[in-house]
Amino acid sequence: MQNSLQTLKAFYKTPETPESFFLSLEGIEGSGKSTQVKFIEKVLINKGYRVLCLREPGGTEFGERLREAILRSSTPLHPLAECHLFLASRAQLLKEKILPYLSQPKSVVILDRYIDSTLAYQGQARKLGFETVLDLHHHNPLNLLPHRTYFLDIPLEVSWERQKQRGQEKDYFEAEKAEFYNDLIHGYQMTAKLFPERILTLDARGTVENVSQFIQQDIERIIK
Ligand code: T5A
Repeated sequence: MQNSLQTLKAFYKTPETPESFFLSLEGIEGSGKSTQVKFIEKVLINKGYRVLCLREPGGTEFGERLREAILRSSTPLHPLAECHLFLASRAQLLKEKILPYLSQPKSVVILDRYIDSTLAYQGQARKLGFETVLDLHHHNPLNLLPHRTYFLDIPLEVSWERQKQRGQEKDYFEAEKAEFYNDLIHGYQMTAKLFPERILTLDARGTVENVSQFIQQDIERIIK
């Protein structure tokens, strides 16, 4: 299994425009991804970069419609149906927004969730398996990987506490039980092991400022 995963990894590439970067943030619900996207955007704009922030699923008109269809679904979807909907949104986002933007120098795309969400949610928690998910991603343009991914790691209790404080109605995934979330956290830990050169795991239980500080230090190293 480990061998075939390594073979699949060989199909992936990162964008190559000079001084342009593709970043993604990952983690379970309430881990602070959207909060940190705004912070990274400010840091990079101050350093003279063009910055485009996007979310998944969504980011295009078509993708936003898929987002509604998934997150408001009142019937359980087959894991393969779920997976293909996320991939459809991703392929469209790459074509319409990410690839054109990254073809310009000094440009950064910051994405709130990407391939590692599919590995953790559909691959691990929905039990499709990492090989199936990676296999579906090895065709152009889905084989594009970020230069850096920040995995904001929080325990389930912190996620539930932050969701409670926010007080919004639960969506399709937020209504899942503890077992699903524990699988999910395990799935993220597995992705971090599979892509150690790309994924940086951060303890995101601390304050917003603490987490931002770690990310900023890493960004300074990447863009030099
Ligand atoms: N999905 C997605 C899949 O199953 N497969 C896929 O391939 C993809 C792409 C998308 C759903 O789709 C699933 C995963 C998701 O279930 P979403 O709404 O985009 O849903 O994602 P969520 O993770 O649900 O978004 P959240 O808003 O809940 O989480 P964030 O963005 O991680 O958290 P954030 O920044 O909004 O913060 C949440 C709250 O915590 C506070 C914030 O102020 C906010 O109130 N907070 C902190 N509090 C204390 N300390 C900190 N360090 C804090 N950081 C943030």
